[in-house]
Amino acid sequence: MKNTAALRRTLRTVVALGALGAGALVTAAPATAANKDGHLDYHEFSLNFQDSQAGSFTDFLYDESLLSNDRFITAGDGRGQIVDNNAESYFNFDNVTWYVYTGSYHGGVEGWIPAEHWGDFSTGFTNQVSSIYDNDAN
Ligand SMILES: [Ca+2]
Ligand SMILES: [Ca+2]
Ligand SMILES: [Ca+2]
Repeated sequence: MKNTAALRRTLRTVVALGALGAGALVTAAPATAANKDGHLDYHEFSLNFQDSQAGSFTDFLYDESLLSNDRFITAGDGRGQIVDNNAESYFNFDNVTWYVYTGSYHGGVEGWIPAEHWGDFSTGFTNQVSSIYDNDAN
């Protein structure tokens, strides 16, 4: 079971890398990023239910001061669950730094994700992020 889960994560990571390439091509054409449409467009930031960009995710084009009224929307584990305090990984598909906070309205502890980076939230942030901003909110 464990090996199967690890393989599944690996495959999904490859898919995420593929998405990065596809997105870069898309930017050559007029951008049509749409907030929370289930597709991670360029300039958006995703929060994923599981680590390694796995499970259901939601794509954010704009700041979210409250993640308690957002749900994971794409197909996959965690779909329909509240995003607040529930994301284990992220994908910053933007050309600017995104900031994450453990509290709503940029409260709590601040973390930041450099442009075009993805990964798992570290201890202290995993399943604890409650608001996100594409600029330092402080
Ligand atoms: Ca989108
Ligand atoms: Ca919200
Ligand atoms: Ca929190």
